[in-house]
Amino acid sequence: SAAEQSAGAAAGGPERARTARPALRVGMVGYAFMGAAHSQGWRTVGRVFDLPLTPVLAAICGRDATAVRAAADRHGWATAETDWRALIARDDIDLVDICTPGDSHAEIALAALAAGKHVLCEKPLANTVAEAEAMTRAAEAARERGRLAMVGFNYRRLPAMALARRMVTEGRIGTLRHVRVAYLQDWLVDPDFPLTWRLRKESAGSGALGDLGAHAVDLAQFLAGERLAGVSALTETFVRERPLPGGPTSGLSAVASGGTGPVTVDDAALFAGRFTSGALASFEATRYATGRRNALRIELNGERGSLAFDLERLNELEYHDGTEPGMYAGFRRILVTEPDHPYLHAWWPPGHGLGYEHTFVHQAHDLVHAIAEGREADPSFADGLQVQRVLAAVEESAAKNSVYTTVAV
Ligand code: SOE
Repeated sequence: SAAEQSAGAAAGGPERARTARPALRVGMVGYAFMGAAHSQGWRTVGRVFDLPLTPVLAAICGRDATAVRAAADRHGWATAETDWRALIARDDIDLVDICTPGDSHAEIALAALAAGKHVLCEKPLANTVAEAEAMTRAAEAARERGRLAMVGFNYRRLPAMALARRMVTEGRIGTLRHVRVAYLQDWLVDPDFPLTWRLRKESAGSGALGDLGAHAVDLAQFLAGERLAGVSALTETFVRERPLPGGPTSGLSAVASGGTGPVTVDDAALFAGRFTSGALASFEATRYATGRRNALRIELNGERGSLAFDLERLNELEYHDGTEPGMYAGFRRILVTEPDHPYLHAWWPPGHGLGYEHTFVHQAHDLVHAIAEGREADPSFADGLQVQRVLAAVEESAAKNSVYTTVAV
C-alpha cells in the first residue's frame, strides 16, 4: 500500500532495495521534443515506482556535439555520443531508446536488436510497411534471445485510457458498436510556418496521418481490443509550399529562412474504419483545427454503455451506464486520481492530477516490468506494424478517392 511504501521509505527499506536492484542502462538517440519527454520518463520512473530494475540514464546521442552535451546536462544523462553506431557498440548499454524522425527508426532499431539491446522506438514505428515488417521480424528473433522491442504509443499510459480499457474488458459498455476519434492540432494554420522535417515525406513518412492518426488508430484498437480490417479515407494538403526552415527547430516551432519548398505530406486525414467484429470507427487527424492545440478526443459506444475522453481534461473519464433507468442515467465524470486507478498508487493523494509527461513515466514503468518479468512488450513492434498497415491503407484509399481498402490483420 501507499502507507507501507512511505513507511518503508522512511526506514530506508524500498530506497535501499531500489539501489540494490540490477541496472537497466539506457542509451537514447535524439534529444528534441520526444527526447526531452522520454528523458523525463526515464529520470522519474525509478523515483516514483518501486521497480524490479533501476533505469540508468547512461548515454544520449545526437549529431551536434555541443547541442547533445547541453541536452545531456539538462536532462541528466551521464555521457553523450555523436554517432548512434558508437552508442549501440557500447557494452554498457542495455536498451536503446529511439526518439529520432521516422526515417532513421528502422536502421537504428535493426542495428540495436542485432547488437542484443532491448529497444523502445517512438511512433509511428517506421515510415513504410516494408521497414516496419523488417523491424518486426528482427524483434521476433530478438525475443527468442530475451530482448524486447516496444513502440512508444504513450497515450495508452494515461490512467484514464488504461481505466477505459479495463472497463471495456469488464463488459461495462457491452458489445462495441462505435469508436469515434479526433486528434486535432493547429500548429500549421499559419501558411508561413516553415517546412520542418514533419512536413517532408522522406523524413516523416506521412503528415498528420502518421503523427496524429497513428496515435488515434492505436488508441482505438487498444481500447476496442481488436483490429481494424479496412478503411475508407480522404486526405488533403492545404498549404503546398512553405518557407524553408533556418536554424534549429524546437518542439513544434521553427524559424523561416529564405526560399520555399513543397510540402510532401498530408495536412489532414479523415477516415472511416471497420473493426474485425463489424464495429465502425471514424478518425480525424489534422494540424489545422484552429484553437485546438493538442486535443485528442475519443468516444466508444457499446450496447450497454459509452465512454468518452478528452486529452485537454486528462484526469477525467466520462462514463454512461446504459443499464441505469433513463430517469437517472447520463454521462458521469470519473475523476481518475484514486489510488486504485491504473498507475496512481505511486503518485499523489486523490484529486491531485497528472499531466502529459506522466505518460512517458508510465511507458518506462511498463517496459521495465516487461523486461524484468520476461513478458512481451505491449505494444510490440507487431502492433506498430499493424498500425503502419492501417496508415498505408488510408493512403491507398485516399489515392483512390476513398475506395474501401482492406487491412491485413
Ligand atoms: C506533434 O504533432 C506531436 O508532438 C506528436 O508527434 C506526438 O506524438 C504527440 O504526442 C504530440 O504532438
